[in-house]
Amino acid sequence: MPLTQINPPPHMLREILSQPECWSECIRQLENDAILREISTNVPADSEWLFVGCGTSYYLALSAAASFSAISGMPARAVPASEVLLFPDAVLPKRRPIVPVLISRSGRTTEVVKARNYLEDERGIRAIAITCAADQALAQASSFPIVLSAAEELSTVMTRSFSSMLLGLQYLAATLMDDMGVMQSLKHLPKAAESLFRETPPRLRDFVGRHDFDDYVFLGHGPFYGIACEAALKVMESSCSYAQSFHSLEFRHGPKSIVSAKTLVGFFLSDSGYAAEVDLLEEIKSLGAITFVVTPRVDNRVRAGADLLVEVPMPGPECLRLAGCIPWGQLLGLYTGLKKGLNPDSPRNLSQVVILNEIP
Ligand code: F1P
Repeated sequence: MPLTQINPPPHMLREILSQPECWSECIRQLENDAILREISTNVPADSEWLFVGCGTSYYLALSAAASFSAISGMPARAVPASEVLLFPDAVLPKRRPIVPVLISRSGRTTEVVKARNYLEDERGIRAIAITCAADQALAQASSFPIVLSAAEELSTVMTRSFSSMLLGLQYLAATLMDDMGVMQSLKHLPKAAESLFRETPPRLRDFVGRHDFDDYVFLGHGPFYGIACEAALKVMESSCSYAQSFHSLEFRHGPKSIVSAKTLVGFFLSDSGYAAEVDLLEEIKSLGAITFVVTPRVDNRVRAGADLLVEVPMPGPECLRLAGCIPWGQLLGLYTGLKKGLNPDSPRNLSQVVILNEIP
């Protein structure tokens, strides 16, 4: 059945398309939220920032850490919550203060809640949390909870919560630096994205309708690597398809052997790596892949190499493009799932929250 005749289930598509208004609501809240100023006055100088999450929230942590370093110049990295629990000595630096940022839409994920308990209660390290659930353990117990209730979702998988909490952490970085330019750019993003959200969904749906793929690859460098990982996860979760993600130029070092005419290779092009990434795009296209390109600008080489092209221009630091890039990976997963006769609102084997009885 053609995709245009399939009625999508109620939650995931609506939540993906609601992102611009959700971003506006979250930023309006952050502008008046005392918690950001409280964090600014309590963060030890020369701290290292450690972003912690699971699943989509770990990929959010990757993009947030890269954004934080880009906006504030402070050292930042991301780890899965399980690494904090299983390898604490490897994860926590010995010689400098650390600011943990625990990320969880539900605020209930066992690994994240236990990571907070360990960091704050056992190691005495005060933690920031960002979540969509004010009434759950993470927000209730953390020293500095940032709660974005407007980004709450009914869908099992995360979409607007990913981009909204990412914007929230970028806004926090701008607050720490008193960077009004970044704050203005973030405030402008919803308006700037309006035409994309009008024009891109039907193009993406038709693209998915016209192609069948055996596997999927998503590529990104710097802050776009977390976006590539999240796009791959959305395709896996929403369509039960096999998807991988790599730092773009790493794809040449072996994994490109999988490329065929039944492979979709998604490129999240950056400003910093643009020339090298476009060289790679041309090479992978010459191997016969079908390509999906999300780019800050379009030139003849990109236009020739892209089977589906989405231009996401954004003034200011390139990390501010991240939220405007991820919706197209989310929609790709949704439409692919619908085409396979699946219900993306009820993905196979998944639940909204992973609760573990015990972690040894
Ligand atoms: C984390 C997470 C999601 C995943 C699924 C299970 O949730 O792993 O990324 O898509 O919903 O939970 P959270 O800790 O951000 O609530």
